[in-house]
This record gives sequence, C-alpha cells and structure tokens, in this order.
Amino acid sequence: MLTPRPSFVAVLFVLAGLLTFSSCEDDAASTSTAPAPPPKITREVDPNAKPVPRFDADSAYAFVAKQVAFGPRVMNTPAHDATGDWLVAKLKSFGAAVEEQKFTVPAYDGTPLKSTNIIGRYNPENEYRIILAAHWDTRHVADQTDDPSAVVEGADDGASGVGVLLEIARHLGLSTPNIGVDIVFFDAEDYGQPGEVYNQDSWGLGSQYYGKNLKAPKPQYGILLDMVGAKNARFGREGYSTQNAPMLVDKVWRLAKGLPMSAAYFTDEKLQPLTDDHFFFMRESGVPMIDIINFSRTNTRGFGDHWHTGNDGMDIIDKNTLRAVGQVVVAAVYRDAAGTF
Ligand code: AHN
Ligand code: ZN
Repeated sequence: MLTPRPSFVAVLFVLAGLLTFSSCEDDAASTSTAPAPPPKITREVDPNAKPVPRFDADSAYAFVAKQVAFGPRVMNTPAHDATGDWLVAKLKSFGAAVEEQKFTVPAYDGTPLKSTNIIGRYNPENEYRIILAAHWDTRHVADQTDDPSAVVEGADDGASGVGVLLEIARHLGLSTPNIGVDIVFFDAEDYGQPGEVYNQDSWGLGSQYYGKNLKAPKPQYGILLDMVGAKNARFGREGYSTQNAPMLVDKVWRLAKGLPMSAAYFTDEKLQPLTDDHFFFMRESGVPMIDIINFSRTNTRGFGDHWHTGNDGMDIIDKNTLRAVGQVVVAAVYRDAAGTF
C-alpha cells in the first residue's frame, strides 16, 4: 500500500481523520488501544489569578467524621444512600453544578450494585478542566483480618479522600479559579472480589463507568486521592501514575516538597502499579490520572495496618496528613489556573 507520493485516496483519509478529530470527541471506538487523550490546551500566566487558599484541616476532618458517623457506606445499604444525599447537598452548598450519575452493575458474585458517581463541577463549560477524585463507598468485608466480627468503618479508606475534596470544593465555591474543575466521588470502588483469585475488574466499578461515559469537555488530567488520612501516611510514586503521567507526578511531588506541611509525606519511593480508580479511569477514557495513595514498603502491610480491617476508624485519622495532601492539591489547582503549575 506504500506509494511514493500520497495518493488522492490517502489525502482524503487524512482529511477525513482531521475532520473526525475536530468535530467528534468520541473517537474511542476507532482505536484498538487506549483512547486518545484530550487535545492539549496551552496555559498562559494570569497575573490576576486567585491566590492559593489555605486548606483547613479541621474542616476536612469534620467532613471525614461526618461520613463515618453515617455508618459504613457499603453498597446497597441505607447508610450508603444517606451519605450520598449528604454529599450531593454539600457540593450544592459549595456552589458546584451537581450531577448524580446513577447506574447498576453486577458485582463479582452477581449482586446488582446500585451505584451513584457524584460529580460537582466548577466552570462546567470551560474547555480546560481537571478532575479531582476519590471513592466514597466502603468495603463490604474486613478481609484483611481474621476477626469475623470486624467491620470496615472506612475512615481512611474512602472518607479521607472525600473529606479532603469537600474542603477543596468549599474553597472552589468561595473563590472560583478560572479553569474547569470536576470533583468526582466514585462509587463501587471497594466491592472487589475477596479471596485467593485476583479479579482486577471487580474493583473500581464506578471509575470504569465514569471513564467509559466521559463527555466533552474532557479533563486534561486527574488526581485521585485514596487513603490520605492516616497518621504517618507516606505517599510514594505509584507505578501506573509514573507510567502514564510522569511529568504530572514530578510536578505534584516537587510542589509537595516545597510545602513545609507536606514535604515529609511525599517520598521518592517507587511503588509498584496499584489497582485503583485512576487505572480504570485512564484505561476507559485515555485521560491521564495520578494516584496519591498511602502505600510504602515501610508500612507493615503496604497500605497500612488498618486497611480492610476493623481498625479503619476516626482514631487513626490525623489532621496533619489531611493537610499535607489537601494543601498540595489545592495549590496544584490554583497554580494551574494561574499558569504557574
Ligand atoms: C486492591 O486492593 C486491589 N487495590 C487497592 C485499591 C483500594 C482498595 N483502595 C482502597 N481500597
Ligand atoms: Zn479499600
């Protein structure tokens, strides 16, 4: 099929391709590999940009405690649904345009999971946007402990990331930066199959659904927060993040190292790829997303002793950890809006 000069037909194909790319956001089906990322939009320095707010860790802590007080946010339970209603109301009160993306997906065991991704959008029409995400559901089994009576409260695993993002949403409402920001609470992340077989796709059902159904204007990149509240947490550089968005990881970690409240928490430890919502969101949408997640080889059990046990309650949450993460993320958002990220 190679010709010395481009044939008329080849030129037509190129033109058709250009037209397709300029007029149609939904080109995912045309490729067998990952869908194309959104077109890069160049950033300019804005001397009148809003200053970076001071992240209030007391406020974030209260948002975490409130979620935990509802009880475990396990799929298909009243506590889950009541928490969802509260999250929607909070995002609305912080001035976001709120969408409840409802869907039902079968779990690994066939259970239909009534799921809701909760999205709060700022500047919903803005072409340049970013996504900040965390999962809001709680694991249904404490499968990392032998104690049969253990219940996962999910203070760190779930509520911490949502609490940090609610505090960021509060600031976005008070002083909205000049970029689009999508705050997304993924549902049905933590209903993955327990036991010996590793069923990767049984995890992250909400992020899989959100990525598959992502509409324009698509975000340029994303930041996922998962388990960002435990005392002495450490955030290494997670494998899928580094593979897919090395520059973004560098920027965020460099930013963290310049902030006194954050520096010690963000390490240069290279982590293995971890199955989490960012992996599924990237796979389905083609939009790069990094994961800020408490994982280290120096933790006794990777994610920490409390992970998927009966010990994931408020007593392991430390405001200093919430602040360490929250201040980095809020700075990334406002600096990006200022053209200085
Ligand atoms: C797995 O355990 C396969 N991935 C970790 C993702 C996760 C679970 N995050 C919170 N809970
Ligand atoms: Zn979990």
